[in-house]
Amino acid sequence: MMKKYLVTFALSAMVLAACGKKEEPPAPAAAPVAVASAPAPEPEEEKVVNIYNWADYIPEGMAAAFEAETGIKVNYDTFETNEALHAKLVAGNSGYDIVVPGSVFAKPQLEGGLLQPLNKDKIPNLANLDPAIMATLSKADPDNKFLVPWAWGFTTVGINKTKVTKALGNMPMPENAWDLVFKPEYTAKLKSCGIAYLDSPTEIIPVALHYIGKDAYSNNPEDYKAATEMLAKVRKDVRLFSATMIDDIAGGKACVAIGWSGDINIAAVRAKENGSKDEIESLLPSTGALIFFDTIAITKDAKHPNNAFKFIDFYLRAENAARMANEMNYPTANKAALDKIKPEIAGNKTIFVESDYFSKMIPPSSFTNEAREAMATAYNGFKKGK
Ligand code: SPD
Repeated sequence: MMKKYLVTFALSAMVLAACGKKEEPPAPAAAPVAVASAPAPEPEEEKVVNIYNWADYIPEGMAAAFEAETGIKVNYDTFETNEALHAKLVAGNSGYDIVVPGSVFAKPQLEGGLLQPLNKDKIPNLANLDPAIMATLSKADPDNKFLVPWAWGFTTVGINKTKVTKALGNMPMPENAWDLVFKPEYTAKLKSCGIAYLDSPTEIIPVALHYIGKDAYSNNPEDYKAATEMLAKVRKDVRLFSATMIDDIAGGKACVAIGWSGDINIAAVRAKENGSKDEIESLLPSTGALIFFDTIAITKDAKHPNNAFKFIDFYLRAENAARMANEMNYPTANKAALDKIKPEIAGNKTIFVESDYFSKMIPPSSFTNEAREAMATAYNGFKKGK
């Protein structure tokens, strides 16, 4: 700043001196003016950005539009669970510049030095974000130094209503949709058309904890024991531990699933595109669903951080954030995008939930590393039927 000031000051002095020049006696030699050298240019980055994001989470053509505009090539890979991304970050040298962890994992990742702070001067479109959501996210990322929301949503129960109604026969739908996946009376009937759970300990144990009335983000292994005791009763009825939930629901392998709100809505669209007449729905359980925030972050050892800032800024344009919500069925934290959301998306209560249901939802927290390990052991034991 000071250097810039000195250069400006010197230039103004020269301009002023040139104006109004008269025949005057030569002035005594001026004292030397400090002329600062220009700041060293940043090293030129290779025109590439490597991104690792959840599957089915970016509108078609968005990466290509960024490439066309900037000349920066986007290498885009996908993952299905927070655990998979976390393992890559812990191993180091992932090669990725941008990653998109859920906030539950992003907190220990930024605390553990796996991510780098954002250079906010290079992301002017941060101004488009909703301050209320940023305040919520600051619980995981104090002062919003590391994380930018990609989207948010909730973990819930999804059903193929047509098949579930048939499989339940004369049994009415439960008041609490979690019963469909956790209560033996229901699972015994629904196993015929397929029950699917997300294949991730940190997705299933928290919803199971919530179902049995415990803190969904408990760090106490005793609570995991209680959760897996409940889960053990329905283990034989669970057909799939799925990493491809959208296609499993849309393609008819599962009629009821523990999944993510937006993915269940994508499955509904995909089933229709495939010619199915079945009705697929994302449900709002009476006891609440678990909210998640997926966040854009830059890896500690990113080789192309400036390209990453450019991509983040591009994504944060109102029209791009609106495309994400309109095409991927997840709500955006981009306030400037809200007036660009299609009415059928804005009015869908399983995308932009209404405030009376929102108040029932469980906000995200995080787990200690030890708790995550204990949770993985408990979950794997449950899967194996132990
Ligand atoms: N298809 C995109 C799915 C994104 C899901 N992220 C969920 C994180 C929840 N813990």
